[in-house]
Amino acid sequence: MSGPVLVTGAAGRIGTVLRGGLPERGWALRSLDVVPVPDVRPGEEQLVADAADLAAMTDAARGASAIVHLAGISGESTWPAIRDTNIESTYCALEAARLAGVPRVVLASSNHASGYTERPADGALLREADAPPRPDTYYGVSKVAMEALGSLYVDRYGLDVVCLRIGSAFAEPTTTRQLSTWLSPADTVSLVHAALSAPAPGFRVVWGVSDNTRRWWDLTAAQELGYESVDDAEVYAEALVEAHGEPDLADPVHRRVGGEYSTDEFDAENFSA
Ligand code: 15L
Repeated sequence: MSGPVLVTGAAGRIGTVLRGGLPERGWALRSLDVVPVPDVRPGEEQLVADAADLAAMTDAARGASAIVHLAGISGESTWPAIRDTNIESTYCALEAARLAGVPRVVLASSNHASGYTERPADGALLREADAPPRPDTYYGVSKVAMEALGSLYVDRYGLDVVCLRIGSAFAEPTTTRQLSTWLSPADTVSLVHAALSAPAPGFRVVWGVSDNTRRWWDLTAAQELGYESVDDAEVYAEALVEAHGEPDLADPVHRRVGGEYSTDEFDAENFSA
């Protein structure tokens, strides 16, 4: 595929992981953020722009082969902040793709789009199809809007849009919930590579999680795209369980997709812009 991949939010946590790993998989990158990305690599293009600025995004998208849209607030915040940053930038990413003729967009959705969904009582793995929109926060609402906008741009304009419902994408798991929900850095690269490479995916929504022993989100749909996980959070289990105790699966933190975000204590009123 010709043309670089435009990565928005490239200076952020996941952007930094992708900037490290995607070039090795053969992807040329055009990295966009509101701040300059540090340590620009040979061959990497850099743009300083706001992903919620449609004109800037359309210029940035010209000649790109795909857009990986990561920009936005990465957790709960106030409604105006979530609306103006997350929802607006998702619209701009998709509309810029349409205007610039970029055929594929990979969207960083989140488990919090379906955060109130419960762990299946029969112990089965939870498929995306059984986890419809059920946001746990305004942040989760912005991810539902992201998936809805993606669906619209597939049906109306014929784009390919892959929504990654990312779990806990950190260097390593730091809570016992993350023994289930961790997405390792290597697996983050593998998942985005698969979303960029899968032939004609149309519209897809897939969990983004490593093949963790304690995982309860089904990986079949992601694997159908070509995702191959190489990591398992279980190597961190002994230390985390010793520090925090065995997870109580009746606790909402472990029983619901969104974990802490779905608890009564976790309320938007506690967040400032
Ligand atoms: C997310 O979507 C957030 O970006 C991240 O900060 C974590 O809260 C993560 O989900 C998670 O559920 O662990």
